[in-house]
Amino acid sequence: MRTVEELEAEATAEIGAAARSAELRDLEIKYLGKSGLVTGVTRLIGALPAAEKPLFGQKVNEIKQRLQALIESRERELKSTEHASQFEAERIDVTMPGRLWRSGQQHVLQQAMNKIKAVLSGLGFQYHESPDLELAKYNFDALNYPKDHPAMDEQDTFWIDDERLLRTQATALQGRIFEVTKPPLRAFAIGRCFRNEAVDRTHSHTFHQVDAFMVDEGISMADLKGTLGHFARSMFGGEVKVRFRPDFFPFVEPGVDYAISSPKVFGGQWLELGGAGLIHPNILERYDIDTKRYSGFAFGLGVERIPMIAHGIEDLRPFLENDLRFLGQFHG
Ligand code: FA5
Repeated sequence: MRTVEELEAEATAEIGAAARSAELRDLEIKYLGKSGLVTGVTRLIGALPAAEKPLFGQKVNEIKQRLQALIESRERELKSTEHASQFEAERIDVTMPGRLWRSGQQHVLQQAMNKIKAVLSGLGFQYHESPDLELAKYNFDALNYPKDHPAMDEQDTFWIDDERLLRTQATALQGRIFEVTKPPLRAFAIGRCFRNEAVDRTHSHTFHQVDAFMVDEGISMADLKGTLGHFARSMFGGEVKVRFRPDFFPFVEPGVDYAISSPKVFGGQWLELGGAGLIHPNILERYDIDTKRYSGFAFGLGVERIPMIAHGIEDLRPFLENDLRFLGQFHG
């Protein structure tokens, strides 16, 4: 069996050799803990003759104190080098460039709607919010659709009940305006429209339309063409021409679909934008507007058409899918 002196020498050597402060914890337990080696020696006191007990006890206590002090001083040494290496490991290079934040941007359709708003407001048209959940009265009846007219089939939609539906066209604003405003007037709405349609590259159940109309004295197709020309030039820039072809909508007479062409867009191809025409006299009369004095034009188009043409996008479905790889490409 080792003597206490041997134990002390062994512990002193091990403490001196410890390379990390965590090892000192283990050594402290090994020698000085409750069932440690040095502690174990004190239990031998019982077997000593009474005269030797105090001296032996004192000796062991001194050894314990020396070892404890040794552990503490070694710990201070190790801690200071450990701190230094920790600082080294966690060193921050303040000269590194910062991480780039990805900032948000407006949706490409919102960008188009803002531009449309600016252009039409500049022409004196007043912007109006108009509800997505609309009365059939404004979406169809006020727009000169006879009851059960087949033209309504082209605009089948999501009915809430017999009177309310999700609007199929932004033209639904007309009746709301004519009820409360008398000519001369210029108004427009931009918003979501809904149709019960199979989704493909150019059709969606949910899309956006802008619809503008003007009623004043002596309004003719020439005013419509001039306005659409200015509108198209402002949206797409360059030399834009406007083409009308006859089309039918119950709320205009004559009715046309219109296309634009610009040497700067798709090599001058004709690109269809929407429908237009002179407001049907039936509508004006229904709202007590004197048709001998006043006439008006209206036009509507799909907002999706604008970025599709401007950016050469051939499929409108990604507009409604929140894929930032697609949307992040369009910066106003
Ligand atoms: C109309 O909705 C008429 N209200 C336009 C109008 C206004 C005519 C004023 C006369 C006077 P149309 O159903 O053709 O017309 O739709 C107009 C445009 O909306 C289309 O050219 C197209 O760009 C867009 N559009 C229509 N249905 C969809 C759809 N399902 N998905 C995406 N865009 C659509």
